[in-house]
Amino acid sequence: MQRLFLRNEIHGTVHLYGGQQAVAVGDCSALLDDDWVAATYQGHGAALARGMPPEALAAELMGRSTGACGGRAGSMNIVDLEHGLIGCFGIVGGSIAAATGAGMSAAREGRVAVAFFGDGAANQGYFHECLNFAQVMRLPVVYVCENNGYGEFTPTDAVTAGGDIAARAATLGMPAQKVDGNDLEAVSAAARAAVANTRAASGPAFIEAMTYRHVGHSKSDPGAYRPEGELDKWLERDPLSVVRARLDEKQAAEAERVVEERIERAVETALAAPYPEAAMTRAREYAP
Ligand SMILES: Cc1ncc(C[n+]2csc(CCOP(=O)(O)OP(=O)(O)O)c2C)c(N)n1
Ligand SMILES: [Mg+2]
Repeated sequence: MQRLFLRNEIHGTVHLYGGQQAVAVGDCSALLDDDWVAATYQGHGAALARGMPPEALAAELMGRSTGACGGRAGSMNIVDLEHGLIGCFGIVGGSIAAATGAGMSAAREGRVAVAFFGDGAANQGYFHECLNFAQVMRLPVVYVCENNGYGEFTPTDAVTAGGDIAARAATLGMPAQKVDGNDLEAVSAAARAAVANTRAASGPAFIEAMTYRHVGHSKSDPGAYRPEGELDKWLERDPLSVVRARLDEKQAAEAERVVEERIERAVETALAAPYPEAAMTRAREYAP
């Protein structure tokens, strides 16, 4: 997606998920098909982990008509109800509110709703209001904070009183875990515990996944605020390397071959797809 952006195939901006993949994959691995997920403007990982075909994601990022939302949502606002993705949100903390709302119907239907959100959202009003509401109403929502150490250009520590986001959820009385967000197995184990507890007891749970984004927040952010050496330190513990180390060479090479081919195919298909019709034509069709 980085290369496609540089080739002008992605219009506007894109918020890359690189470095945080284990959070979406690990958490979604604990869910059933009927469960709901709301994610952020970087929700591409969650979309794929829920089962969105890579073709539909690639085409959506490139604004093509074969995209998950017909090319009209773009990179930030993807929705795919068929795969339980109720939305990706450009509004910081929007996913928290959406998943809490979904939790109200999920409670009646035996489902679970998951909110992925960044550390930046932990200082938004939504966070406090929704977590309190979910705990009081015993809603089956799992809140997953992707703490990558920065909210856009701002170090999280500098703007987060008390410093411990999971502790905020714990004071409300919900089970709260802090987990190595770059370790797929650790995230998956935490998610299984949280989801099982939530499904059985119909009350919320909280996971704070400690992770790092490899690039700036969006394409207008070169990430220059990061101290020298910090990225290198995290690259040594990249979630893909952590997983790779647990596979033997043959398994790893085979997995890489399959994934690379799948991505190539998705991108080629998306590039060959047309753009949607002009917006005004469609707007007229929908006019009363
Ligand atoms: C309600 C709202 N306020 C402000 C913004 C502008 N904004 C976009 S991203 C961001 C920081 C969010 O922090 P985090 O979720 O940690 O994002 P990260 O930089 O890790 O991607 C802000 C303040 C916004 N999109 N929505
Ligand atoms: Mg962040």
